[in-house]
Amino acid sequence: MSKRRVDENRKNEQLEQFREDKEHEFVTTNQGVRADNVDISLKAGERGPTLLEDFQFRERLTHFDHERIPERIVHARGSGAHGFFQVYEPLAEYTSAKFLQDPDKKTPVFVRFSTVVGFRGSADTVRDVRGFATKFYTEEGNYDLVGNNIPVFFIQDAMKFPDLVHAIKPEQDNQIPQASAAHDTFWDFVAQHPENAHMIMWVLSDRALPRSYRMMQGFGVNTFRFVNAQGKGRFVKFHWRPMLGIHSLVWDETQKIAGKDPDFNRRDLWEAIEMGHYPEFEFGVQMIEEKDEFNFDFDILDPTKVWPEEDVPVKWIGKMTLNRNPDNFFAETEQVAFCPANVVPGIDFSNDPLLQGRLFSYLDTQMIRLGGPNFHEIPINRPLAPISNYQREGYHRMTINKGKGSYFPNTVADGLPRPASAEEGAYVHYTEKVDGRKIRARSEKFRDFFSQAKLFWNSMTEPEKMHIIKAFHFEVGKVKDPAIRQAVVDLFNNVDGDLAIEIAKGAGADAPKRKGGSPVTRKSRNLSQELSEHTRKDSIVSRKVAILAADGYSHQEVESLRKVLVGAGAQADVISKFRGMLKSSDGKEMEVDKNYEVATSVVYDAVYVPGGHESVDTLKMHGDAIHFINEAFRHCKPIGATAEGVDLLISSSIKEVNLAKDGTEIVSDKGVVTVRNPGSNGKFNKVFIEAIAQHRHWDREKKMEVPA
Ligand code: HDD
Repeated sequence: MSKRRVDENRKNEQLEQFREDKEHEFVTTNQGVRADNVDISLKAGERGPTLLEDFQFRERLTHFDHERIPERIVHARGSGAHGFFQVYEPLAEYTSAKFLQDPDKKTPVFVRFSTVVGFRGSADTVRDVRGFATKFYTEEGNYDLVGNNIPVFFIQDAMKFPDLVHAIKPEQDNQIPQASAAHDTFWDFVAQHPENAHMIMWVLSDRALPRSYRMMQGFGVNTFRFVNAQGKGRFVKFHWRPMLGIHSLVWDETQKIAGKDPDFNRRDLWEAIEMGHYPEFEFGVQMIEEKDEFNFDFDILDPTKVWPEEDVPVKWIGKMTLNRNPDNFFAETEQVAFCPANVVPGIDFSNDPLLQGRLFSYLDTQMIRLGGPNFHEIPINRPLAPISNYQREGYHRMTINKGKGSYFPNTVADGLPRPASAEEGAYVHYTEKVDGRKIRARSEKFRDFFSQAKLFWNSMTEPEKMHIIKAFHFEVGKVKDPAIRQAVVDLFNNVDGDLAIEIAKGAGADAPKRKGGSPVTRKSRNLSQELSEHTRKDSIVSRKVAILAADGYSHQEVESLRKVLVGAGAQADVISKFRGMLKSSDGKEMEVDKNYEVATSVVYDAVYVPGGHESVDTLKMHGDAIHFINEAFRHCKPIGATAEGVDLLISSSIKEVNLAKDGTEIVSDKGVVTVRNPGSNGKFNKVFIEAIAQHRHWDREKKMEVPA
């Protein structure tokens, strides 16, 4: 086995020691005693009471009664995957972290993606920030990058975190609503904390509705430090960008998916890995030299601010590939414990007051969630680097420390283990000079709450702006107290006067008395998901295409498209009224993958209707087929139709879109691609695939409202 493979597989090999998949012949108790029965409890007579001495029964029930552990107070709902990370080039100039030096080395990782607000059983597609937490099992110990898919945060100081979470979680009297910020207590909090204006803009944008965990960015959010072997430090912010580009769902769609397939993002991640479409993310850093700390119009320690990429470019330093699903959700995804304080030599903290609080909170929360101080011994949390110290005992201790050396310094164990020097690989904190009075205060620059909220707003495309306004209408529209709605309008009047007027219209509040707004006119390209250079629109890998058909469909058209879709890495499902086989116009057969009851447009990325008189005439009679088209259109998805298939589009509510009339001309209008005489289909397939790669066609939204 090559050295490389050993690196990549080391975590897997470690986990292997704990896996249990042998075929045992007999059921036993937890004491290894063979059980004679797992169906019937021990009773005093056939109709008598159950006996206390039935230890088999008691053990089964007791274990079952204790199966649950507390869910995470935030980020309760999540999905994990294993993989590896590889750096592109040695980074010794910036950091001494060993896993960032050797491009041949593959460092094992475990990643957990999550929503923040919902309970463990809540739906995946709610409007929310997504967690993006990565554990690197490096040779120097575990390094955790506990980030989100949004680069800023709601608050500037960790002291406020409990208030934020209480306000956004279901209200305390009735536990309503689940997994939603659209309620009075949250917007009351928002209106009283101008520092969250910037974050709210992001949360109401399409970023909060990712199409897939594989198609969203990740950010370390807080400012950290890189420190090189010479002890030189630089401020850094961490970034992930998905190789599939950044793509979102639309709001109406997310709500429907929450009912039709609440596991949408979890399923997507799992299936992509099972199919070999391994999610990949590039890792990047923005760096600021210490001498430049005060050269920005924002405070670089403020977690409500981005470092605009035009000013501080991202250096892309490596790539992560997720290539293995967990074996057991509870053992791995549920029990994995992240902590921003898990760092390795070469990576250090800044004085960002949010980060400083986080450094405390995560270890503390694991104590209650995982039941004591030994959670680092749970297989998924174990580092690959050896552990040796003087910590002893506590709940669920696995390690059997031999001998008498449980203290330092000692002579009974030759004084070992002993502290290491920096040269020997010890973590030595960065010797930052700190000098100040003990005060409860923030730096003055932290008070600029609105400039970057305006920067974000300026950077949006028209469709993105419209989505944000509509999100305000939903979120604030749900607030019962008119005073809170008004306070929100007045707060956002500080960002942009026109935005505030729009919010007021939909949310049932008065327009601001005096139109206000931040004077910032600047834009920053990569803040926009649509314009960002990190959004790729050249691939349809792992996209799902629905093919609507009935008996009499054109086999040649379906097969020709299916072949190129699958060849390009997409997945195609044939959908019809019933499952079973369909007969084509020329007597061939095709299997139906899903019926209308199971399949719905919202879980597909695109729809195609092949020709065939009889098939299309049947589909015209199917309300579900017409609805499929209308809904896909409403959600701005690519729609393709060939030959008589175009007639189904004419029968739907799609208006004001040019459709092919006759001949071989391919008409592509706002993502609707049609041709009457497809010939061999080759050209149509190409244009349709390009439309799918565009993801969504927002130009439809302007005028056309389709009921669906
Ligand atoms: Fe946090 C979990 C990300 C601020 C306290 N946080 C948690 C997770 C992620 C983040 C991704 C889930 C990890 C997993 O999958 O298990 N949190 C962030 C980011 C923040 C942030 C990017 C802002 C920069 N968090 C934050 C603050 C505090 C916490 C200010 C408290 C002072 N976060 C926690 C926690 C959690 C947590 C209570 C709950 C479960 C857990 O830690 O393991 O400690």
